[in-house]
Amino acid sequence: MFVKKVEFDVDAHIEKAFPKALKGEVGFIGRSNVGKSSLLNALFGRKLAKISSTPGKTRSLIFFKVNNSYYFVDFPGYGYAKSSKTERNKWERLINNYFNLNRPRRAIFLLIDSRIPIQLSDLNAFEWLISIGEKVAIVPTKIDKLKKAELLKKIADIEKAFYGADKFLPVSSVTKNGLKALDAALCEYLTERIEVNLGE
Ligand SMILES: Nc1nc2c(ncn2[C@@H]2O[C@H](COP(=O)(O)OP(=O)(O)OP(=O)(O)O)[C@@H](O)[C@H]2O)c(=O)[nH]1
Ligand SMILES: [Mg+2]
Repeated sequence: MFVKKVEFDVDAHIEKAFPKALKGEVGFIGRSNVGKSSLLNALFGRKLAKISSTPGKTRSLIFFKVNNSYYFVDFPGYGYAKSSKTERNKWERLINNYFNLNRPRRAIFLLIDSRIPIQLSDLNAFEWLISIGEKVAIVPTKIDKLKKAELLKKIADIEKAFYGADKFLPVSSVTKNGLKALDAALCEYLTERIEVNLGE
């Protein structure tokens, strides 16, 4: 596994609280309840990210320091119907501020729930990330809930809808299916530059 060491570093509600950048970072973004924190815990091999019992509560960016060199950033979930307009504005401002900063982002993992129809909010998030030049890997989550044939059809639909994504990495944090491929992608995104340097 890519993660050898991980620690919680910063829970940032405002831009000023973002930590100083390390060698590289990746973000985990997606609708509330899609399984971001569960996936992070699966990658960490321990329960460090809080699993929400009440969706839509987290309104901060959580920075986990990995191998003393990288940040994994857990984003607050979007698309929670019950959140107020003020909350949504705050969320948007925080996210915009993060993406406006010139941090060493290598990729954004956009998680989408494979159990439900493709959501407009996910497509909007994807288009927006692509429009600002981010490299996006689509991660269909909770694949343990689908039968094999359903899953194949679903992934084909997702590949069509999210055309332009760098990778498609279906996972289950429960069965750990797909986790190895996701781990390999993380390794590729975060260590690419280092390998290039070594090769010089
Ligand atoms: N069956 C199944 N359930 C999952 C999986 N991943 C997450 N869940 C469940 O989905 C719910 C939400 O998971 P979280 O990891 O807290 O989701 P989140 O995206 O971090 O949610 P917010 O922090 O509110 O944005 C929890 O009840 C998890 O147990 C999965 O792979 N399979
Ligand atoms: Mg979470």
